[in-house]
Amino acid sequence: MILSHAVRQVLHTALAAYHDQPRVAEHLRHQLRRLDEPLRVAIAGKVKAGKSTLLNALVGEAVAPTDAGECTKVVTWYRNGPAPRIVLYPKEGGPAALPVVRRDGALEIDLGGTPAERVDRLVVDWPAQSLRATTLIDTPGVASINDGVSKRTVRFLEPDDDTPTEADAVLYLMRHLHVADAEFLEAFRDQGVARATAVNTVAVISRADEIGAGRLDAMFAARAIATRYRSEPALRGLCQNVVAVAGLLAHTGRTLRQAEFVALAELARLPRAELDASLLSTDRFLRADSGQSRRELVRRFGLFGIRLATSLIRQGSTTPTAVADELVARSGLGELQRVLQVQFGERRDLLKARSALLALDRVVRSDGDARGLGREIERILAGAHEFAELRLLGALRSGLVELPGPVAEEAERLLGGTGNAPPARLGLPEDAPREDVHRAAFDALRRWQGQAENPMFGRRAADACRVVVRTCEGILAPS
Ligand SMILES: Nc1nc2c(ncn2[C@@H]2O[C@H](COP(=O)(O)OP(=O)(O)OP(=O)(O)O)[C@@H](O)[C@H]2O)c(=O)[nH]1
Ligand SMILES: [Mg+2]
Repeated sequence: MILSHAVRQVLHTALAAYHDQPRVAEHLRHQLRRLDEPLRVAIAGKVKAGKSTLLNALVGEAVAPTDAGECTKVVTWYRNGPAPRIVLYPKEGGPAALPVVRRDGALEIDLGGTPAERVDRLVVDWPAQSLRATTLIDTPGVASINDGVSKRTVRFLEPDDDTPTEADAVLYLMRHLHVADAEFLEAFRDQGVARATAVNTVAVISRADEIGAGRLDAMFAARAIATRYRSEPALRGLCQNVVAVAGLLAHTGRTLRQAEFVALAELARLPRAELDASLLSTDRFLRADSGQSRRELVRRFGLFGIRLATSLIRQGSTTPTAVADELVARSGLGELQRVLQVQFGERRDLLKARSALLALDRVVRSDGDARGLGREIERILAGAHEFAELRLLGALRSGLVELPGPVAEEAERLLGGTGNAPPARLGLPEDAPREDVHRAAFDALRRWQGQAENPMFGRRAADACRVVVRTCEGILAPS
């Protein structure tokens, strides 16, 4: 049976089994509704990692406040909606609508005097194409695992037994690999059957333009670091992929204004050595002319962005659109969007099914499986090949199952590690003809049947090969 049908069915069975417990029943109905909602992706990371800026870049508008203020300490949901609306859900008492105020293109959220600790969440409805398939959730920065705000974020991402996890997937931002990041990722890494992989996490090296002291090749350096992290054993088991992004460049590029282009063009006319010298630090840049306009340029572009944009203008970019497109292209936003599509978008149903099963599993465990649903959950988890693929991907990445290098690489690809569609799994171009896909799948099947019999492999590796065989069979005979 198709996984999402099986999950729906078990939720209905549970609903019948728990009909005499209104709170549990409501919770289960909520899980059913959630299956049809957009995927929920939380953006997490340390304080000032650039979470809200990246969220704005993904949405294409300044909806998330980026400066200090009470609202950056509150979990805030951004959903697609017909008209802008902000609702505050306090920990105690009923929800309250907040005024929608935009200043200078940016949404301003004022909690109206409610302290952040008393707020459970803010929900912002916003009409935006990019929010149709995905609801984005901005979370407060984590300073250390133990302070209050961090606890709120950890609890949100990996809640205790009473409250189910609210996010289907996590984008974890870090400025560079730090022990605290690894600990944090470790802290919310799932345990147990369906959870044995960090299938739902993508790591981002954020504020990537600041790497390499603002030199114009900063983004290359950042991408090289991302590539290195991707194969770092400590990270491989914790996330699906690592991408370098300069959220500020992306956001400013997507929202560039004519007046900003004019100001940059004016800077580009200065003698190059003079401009380069003043762009060595914010202080120097503002010392030359501390007017509001330079300050505003630094806020919107950062020093790297100013250097990049002026150099683009000098090299012949004569329109705001040309500069804007280039800033976005260099920011790494496109690659992040592609990775999100492959890791989250294409796995939407699986991630949703997983969230629902985890929530149901919590309900069932909380009364010691008094209504006998545990076996049914187990059956779905064990029976769905999609979960077997995910478990194996995680096991390969964390080194729990070892296969020789190139063999492991092919296994990861066939299991959907770099894309879910059959051509991507087989290493073929996206638009490969069906016969080619079929032939490649058949070859892979034969090869992996052989691997499964390889006497050099231990039991775990042989089991892993059988999962890959099953994947090849699935490609050959789609359900
Ligand atoms: N140079 C540069 N600065 C950035 C980038 N992203 C964010 N910043 C700056 O970093 C500061 C913090 O950015 P935010 O987006 O508010 O970061 P945050 O992680 O949401 O911060 P908190 O919610 O307070 O934890 C702001 O001054 C941003 O302008 C980036 O890609 N490059
Ligand atoms: Mg923030």
